Amino acid sequence: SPGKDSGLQGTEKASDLTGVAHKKLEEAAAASDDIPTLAFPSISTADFQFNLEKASDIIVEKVEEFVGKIGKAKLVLVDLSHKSKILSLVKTKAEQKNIDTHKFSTFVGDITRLRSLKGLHCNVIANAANWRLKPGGGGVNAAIFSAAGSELDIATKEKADCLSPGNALVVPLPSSSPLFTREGVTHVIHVLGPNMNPQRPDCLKDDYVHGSELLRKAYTSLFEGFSSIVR
Ligand code: AR6
Repeated sequence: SPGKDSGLQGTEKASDLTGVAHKKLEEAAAASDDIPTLAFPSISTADFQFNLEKASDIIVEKVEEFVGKIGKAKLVLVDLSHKSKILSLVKTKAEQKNIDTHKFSTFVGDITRLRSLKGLHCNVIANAANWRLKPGGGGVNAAIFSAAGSELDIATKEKADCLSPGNALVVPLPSSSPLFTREGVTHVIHVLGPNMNPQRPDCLKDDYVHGSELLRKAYTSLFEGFSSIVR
């Protein structure tokens, strides 16, 4: 009967709408910024001159260890250029180990401009710091302190005045920081990696036994720091 037909149609329409509404909600959730994400640079491999092959093994090993421990949160290794050797080494090794690409990926961009320039929201970023936790000095440290304004310097000083190699320091970013307002970054995690550069303090010369141990410890501290925020 027509009545029955229209009833059926009505039911179908209603369930369609529910489906559409549900899909929209899912899309909104995926597009919104609610999946906690850590963007981190490759610690110690530029100014601190740590061997790239060895560093890439350690990054993949530590990522593999932590992706299962951070719930739905994500990890993203960032570097400035498509030509980045460390990004391609890590990408290849992560693929070989079948690490879930939804949980871990590599990304080309300036870590201080990920949302505004690339549409990638990372609520936490890591910094390859110096032992004094001082702004400037070049590399990603100078970029992050400069982008975050004096707020980061002040918030960092409130937490600690130095860092020893292999350690990380979680610093909540004041909401007045430009990095918070523009990029949606709520925390910076400073990490001090091992130094193999004779021109910098605490050079390990070529001691890769100690150096690798410290780089592992640095990533463990970083990912544990991130977990403590996500929880
Ligand atoms: N966005 C993303 N990645 C970056 C950026 C950026 N804006 N800038 C550099 N990188 P480095 P280290 C990458 O030298 O070796 C500092 O002066 C870069 O290509 O910043 O741990 C500190 O004060 C590389 O892959 O850190 C320390 O004294 C990675 O970030 C010292 O350097 C790390 O390079 C630390 O040396």
